[in-house]
Amino acid sequence: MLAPTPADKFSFGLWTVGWRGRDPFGDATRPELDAVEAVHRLAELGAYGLTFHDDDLFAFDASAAERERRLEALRKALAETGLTVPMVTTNLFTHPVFKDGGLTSNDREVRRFALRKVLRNVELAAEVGARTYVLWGGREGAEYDSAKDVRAALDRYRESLNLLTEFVRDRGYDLRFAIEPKPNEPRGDILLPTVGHALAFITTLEHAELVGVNPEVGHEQMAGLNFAHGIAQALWQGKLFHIDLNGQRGVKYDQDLVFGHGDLMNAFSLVDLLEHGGPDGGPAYDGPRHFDYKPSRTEDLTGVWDSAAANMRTYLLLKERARAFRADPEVRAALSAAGVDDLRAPTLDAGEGYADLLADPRAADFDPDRAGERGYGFVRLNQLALEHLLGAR
Ligand code: ASC
Ligand code: MN
Ligand code: MN
Ligand code: MN
Repeated sequence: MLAPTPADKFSFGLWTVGWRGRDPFGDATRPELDAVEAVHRLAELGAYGLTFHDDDLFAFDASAAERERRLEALRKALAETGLTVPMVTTNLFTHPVFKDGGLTSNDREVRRFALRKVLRNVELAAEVGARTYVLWGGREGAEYDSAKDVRAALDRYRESLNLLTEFVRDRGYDLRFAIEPKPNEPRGDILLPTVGHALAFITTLEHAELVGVNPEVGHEQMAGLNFAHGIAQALWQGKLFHIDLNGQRGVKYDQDLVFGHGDLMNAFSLVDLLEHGGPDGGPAYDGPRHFDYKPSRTEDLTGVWDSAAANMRTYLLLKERARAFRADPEVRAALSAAGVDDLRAPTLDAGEGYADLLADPRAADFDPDRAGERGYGFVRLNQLALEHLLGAR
């Protein structure tokens, strides 16, 4: 049960296990990892998918022949292992040309170059059978308020998304886009900084049905937000197209720790939500459980694969704990006492309007002071969750 299988839909970015530990203060601590080796190791560990940025697979300036050579090696490894490529994304952040962003750079020629880079890679994504195309706009932003006309930048972002959805529709690709929010790093402030900003932006698009979100645990937590709440809203709006799982300890730089190695209680709620949906059941999430983490710089290659396995094992442990939590009759009673189920009752009766509400003959019976004395028992409920999480029940 704790051994991952392809049915669990665990996937990893090639840039995660392939991260060499280079950070702003220090050089790489590990050798380069070949994509073919990554595919074989991940398949052995029980993953089902590999994801990548174009530049993870071949160099930014690779020739057509080199590109094809790398792709052919990947295709062969995928065929040998049965691993799939559920998601593909573009690197619009490493090369200096993107220092002021890609799709929203102040330089129009850079924007045109960036769009061409995305379009070419969307073709590749469709060819390898990906169903989701992620857009992480790490360089789309600014350090200085006067340097970026945010409204114009959002116009250009929208123009780009409209072009991309037109492209997949014309080509007949079975591919949807997922915007990945992040509040800052590498830019001082990044556009579409949270799930909420992205969801609002998506409503302005020509083909909004083809665009959703790819929230990352640590990115929302860097903004001090409750990740599980953001995911609940994305599910509620039918917009959770993909998810990046990892760990983050508080409001600081992007740590990309192993899933669960940050806010464990929120990770528990998250897995419960993804697996079971709300307290009344659906809608749950059936897409890839994608890990976007970085094996810490202190680790050697053994540590890389240990950490990859740790992500999956932690997820499965939390899934088992969430199942036990849901099955516990004491938890059910505590949920009921807390009024969690009652929130699902509409506030108005069927057909009732504001006039009926205002004229409700029972209105005089409601005593706000008495209602204000109610204890909700939320702490007891949370303690039950914690005890299940700790394996104490
Ligand atoms: C992505 C993505 C991120 C970043 C980061 C690059 O595509 O989801 O969070 O790129 O992992 O290092
Ligand atoms: Mn991150
Ligand atoms: Mn991510
Ligand atoms: Mn990341």
